[in-house]
Amino acid sequence: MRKRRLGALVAAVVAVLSVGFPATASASPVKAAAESCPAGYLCVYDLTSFVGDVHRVYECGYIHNIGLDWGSDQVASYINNQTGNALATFYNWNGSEWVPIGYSTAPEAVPYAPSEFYDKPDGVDGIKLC
Ligand SMILES: [Ca+2]
Repeated sequence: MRKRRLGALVAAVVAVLSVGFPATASASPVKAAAESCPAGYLCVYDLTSFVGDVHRVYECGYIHNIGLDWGSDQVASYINNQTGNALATFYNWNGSEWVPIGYSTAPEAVPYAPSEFYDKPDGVDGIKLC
């Protein structure tokens, strides 16, 4: 009984994933997304599961103002493809200072960013690498 339920659940999940990711002749969406985020970069996407508009940051040591360069409060998924377990820090700009709201240690691919990262004013506006 339990096994049968698990089988049904797996089938349902597979069905949902199949609907979510239309099959194409090319590589899987996750692989395609990973290829779109070169080694050493952190890539953020305005939709979950590494699709939508992408922005890539590379340089270490300062806060990239992605609010100016790309958009505020819209990091719905991200791939941290930095090397050497490098840390990335996600910031919100609260009107007077940068406030850290999340971290990522490379390598990491997060198809569903924390809900505080997007669709609200306190979402991500800046990213610092390394
Ligand atoms: Ca913000």
